[in-house]
Amino acid sequence: MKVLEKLMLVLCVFLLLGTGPAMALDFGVNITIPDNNNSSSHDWYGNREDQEVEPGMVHTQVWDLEGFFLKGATLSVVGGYNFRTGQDGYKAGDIFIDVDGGAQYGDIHGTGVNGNTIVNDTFGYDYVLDLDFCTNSTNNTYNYKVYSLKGININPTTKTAYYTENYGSNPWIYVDGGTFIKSGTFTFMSELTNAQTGFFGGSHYAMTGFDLSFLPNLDFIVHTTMGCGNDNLMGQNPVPEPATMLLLGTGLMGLAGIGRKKLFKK
Ligand SMILES: [Ca+2]
Ligand SMILES: [Ca+2]
Ligand SMILES: [Ca+2]
Ligand SMILES: [Ca+2]
Repeated sequence: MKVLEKLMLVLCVFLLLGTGPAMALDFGVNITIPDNNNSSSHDWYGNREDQEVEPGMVHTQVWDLEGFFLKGATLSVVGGYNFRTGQDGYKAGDIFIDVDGGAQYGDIHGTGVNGNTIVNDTFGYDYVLDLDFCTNSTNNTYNYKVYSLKGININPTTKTAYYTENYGSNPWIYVDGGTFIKSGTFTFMSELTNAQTGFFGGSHYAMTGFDLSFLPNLDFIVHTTMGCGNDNLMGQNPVPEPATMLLLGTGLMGLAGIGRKKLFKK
């Protein structure tokens, strides 16, 4: 019994510590997937999303988009990049959603002159959350509008990321031509820590409260970037399970089965 009491005490201390100010924020499941644009030439250009930007780009925390999260139908985005103010004049991008697997991203490079160019939407996304950081800024709450980008007789336009080198980070923002679906509000959070977000870099921001219940179902790919395309952030729900994870899962199930058999023998 004494051993059990000690264990209970340790558990209580852990629970108390867990409710302190450093407690992780509950944005739900991390649905971030690789952006398929990486290089071994620099640590920050690797095949992950935290402490990562696109190959050849400025590699510091202020440019780092870190993760998409989903809790129920509520989407959140976390980054070292300040979504509200932008960075060096490069503003945050809108949030694009693909529901039929047509999203085009990865190691793709454009040609021609750099610029935030208005183009016909050919990037394969079906919906956009058009973020508005200019109005309704009470209590860090801001507006967004949802538009459908697919349909007969519509020809939506988007703006590209500034550097053609970052074509794989497109699109940056919605321009017009989509079909309005609904309005909503989201919350901007600043001064977040590594412990709260689970990411490295020291200083983090988040946008949370995007309601995706307008989607036919919650099977989608999601994307955002910033004005220069310095970092591309991709998410997918449900998160695709790597082959190694499937094997590990099967192995653990096997072990659990053995454990149960031994218990029954007693
Ligand atoms: Ca990358
Ligand atoms: Ca980071
Ligand atoms: Ca990143
Ligand atoms: Ca990236």
